[in-house]
Amino acid sequence: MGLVLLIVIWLVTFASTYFFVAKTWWLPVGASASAAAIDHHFATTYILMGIVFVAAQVFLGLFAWKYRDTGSSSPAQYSHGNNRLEFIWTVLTFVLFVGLNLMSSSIWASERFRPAGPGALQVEVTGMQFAWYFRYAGPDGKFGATKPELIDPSAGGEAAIGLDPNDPASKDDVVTGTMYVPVNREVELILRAHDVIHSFFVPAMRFKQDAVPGLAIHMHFTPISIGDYEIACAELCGLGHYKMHGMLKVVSREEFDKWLAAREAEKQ
Ligand SMILES: [Cu+2]
Repeated sequence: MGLVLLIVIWLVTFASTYFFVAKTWWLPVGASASAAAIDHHFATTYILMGIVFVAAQVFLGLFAWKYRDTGSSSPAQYSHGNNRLEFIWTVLTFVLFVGLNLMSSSIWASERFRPAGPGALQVEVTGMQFAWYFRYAGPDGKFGATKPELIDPSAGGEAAIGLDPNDPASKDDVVTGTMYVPVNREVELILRAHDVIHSFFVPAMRFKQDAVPGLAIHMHFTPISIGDYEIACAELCGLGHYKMHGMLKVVSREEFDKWLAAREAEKQ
């Protein structure tokens, strides 16, 4: 029985480790300025934790086999444990946990605590059951007022976020269902939610942030490669959560200006 346990534990350990080493299911190629640093930290965490995981499971299998029932009639020995070993692995776990947090804090802060630069493109992202809306301030650079009583999610577009047509600043606001941004320009997101908590997740940008009703959460990232990237909702937000999907299109600067101008023209 001890040998069977050893074989099963080792098989499960090495089979699951294989999928991580072979990168069978992995992140898409990083397309934002911080992606390389995030991936580096991600890989470091995986390697360190992988070593701990494999070592612990290898010893678990070994001990299951070593201390198997050998049929001897001598009574079982109970040990109280080893205080020194327990102290060592608690301290090591603490150092690993706090150390990894400290190592990643500058990456975390760069997109969250440091404000976006003055040239950043502001996009307001609103999550609602079960769609994302993206608002651009237009030539005046100002977002028009929105009013809760005007919100009509079934109408979509500007009505879905409750844009007040009587506010002069809202005249040139553009609201879309697909997010367009120019490449190599910082994008400042203002994340809002209409009904419940949603989470704006763009795997290729290594970007994930909750959108919370009543809050305007500012974060920023810089896309560095042109392409189409999937947006998902990463917070279980209701029955239609699985289809709360959007597209982020990173285009050239000229193409972005043309696209925004066309949306402005449609409004007139
Ligand atoms: Cu959602």
